[in-house]
Amino acid sequence: MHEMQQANVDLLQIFYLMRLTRAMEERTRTLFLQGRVVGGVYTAQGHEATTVGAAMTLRDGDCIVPQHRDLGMHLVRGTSPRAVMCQWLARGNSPSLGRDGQLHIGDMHHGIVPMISMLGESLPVACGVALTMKMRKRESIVLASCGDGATNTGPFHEALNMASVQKLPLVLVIENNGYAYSTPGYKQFNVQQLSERAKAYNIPGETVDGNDVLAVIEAVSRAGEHARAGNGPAIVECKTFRVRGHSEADKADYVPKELREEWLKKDPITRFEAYLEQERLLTARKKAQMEARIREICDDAVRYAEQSPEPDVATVTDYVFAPDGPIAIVGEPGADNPRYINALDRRTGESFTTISQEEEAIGRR
Ligand SMILES: Cc1ncc(C[n+]2csc(CCOP(=O)(O)OP(=O)(O)O)c2C)c(N)n1
Repeated sequence: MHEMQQANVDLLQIFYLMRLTRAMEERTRTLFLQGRVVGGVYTAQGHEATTVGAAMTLRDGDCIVPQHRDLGMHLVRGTSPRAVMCQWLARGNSPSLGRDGQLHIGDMHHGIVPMISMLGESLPVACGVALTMKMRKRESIVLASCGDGATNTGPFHEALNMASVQKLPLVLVIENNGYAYSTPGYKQFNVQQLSERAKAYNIPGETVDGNDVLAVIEAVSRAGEHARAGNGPAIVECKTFRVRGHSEADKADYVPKELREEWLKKDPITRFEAYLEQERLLTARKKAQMEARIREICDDAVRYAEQSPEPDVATVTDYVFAPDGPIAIVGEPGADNPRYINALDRRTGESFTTISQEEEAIGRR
């Protein structure tokens, strides 16, 4: 028996969320082919063990900073299938009010920070959230993710450096799917494992089979415990494969046929399903019930989105330009020193201008 079973982790719930993630993406691809999706469609078929597994390790109060392929993380944290479908179909009531058709959405009630860009720009923001948690002395952590391509950009390195120096409660999951768009790993970086990047920042890093959901959960939990205990950030590289193109507009013919076939044999859902069947946790009846429920959820989300209004053209500039009116002056009126940093001190109740004992201790290390 796997230790996760002993620990009473709800393995069927994990399987259900992996299946739901894939089913929603498949539904969206069909809608895209029918010309009912406005923008591009970026799927993550093959990543489900990584995205669902990593997010399943979190607790209430933790935050995620997900990327464009992280529907699984969204569903685990509570983004509703209706909201996702409205977003993909760019409806006026979608989380971005019809202004975007991708997973560039967040919801701070569910601890989801919206992504900025596909290439690591969200990672310094993840550091900011983690710094807030540390300053407020919460026992919470931030789970951020990025692709292999993002690990070669400046924001990735700046964020890790800051997280390490400040000992921030940050877990970074690198979803290494072998390609950054059409560029394979060997043309992107000169390390064997992307977890080796951790050495440069003196933090723990490990590489796991990103298509084995239980291995992902174990590794991300380990990294989470490390961060939660105040020991700073950790990296988990999840090796996986993007079965479809970068987006549905990409045929991915740069991927060798043999490589694709090899990875298809390691499909994370099929593998987990075989495990659950072997352990007699998933019966044919249970699976049929689950599939029927998933179909209902997808049908409902599509129906709801299609019945939702298109965005109102008259509102196109809302939230784009600042409303007319006086420009806010930083600091408080009449304050003798209305500098930005003093305003921050007042706002947060913490002092940015003086060094705490804790910070001093870090400095002396
Ligand atoms: C700042 C910026 N530069 C370039 C792009 C175009 N672009 C989008 S995704 C991508 C590759 C991303 O690769 P990776 O980080 O490995 O993530 P994956 O898509 O494989 O999950 C590129 C070059 C972008 N979106 N933003």
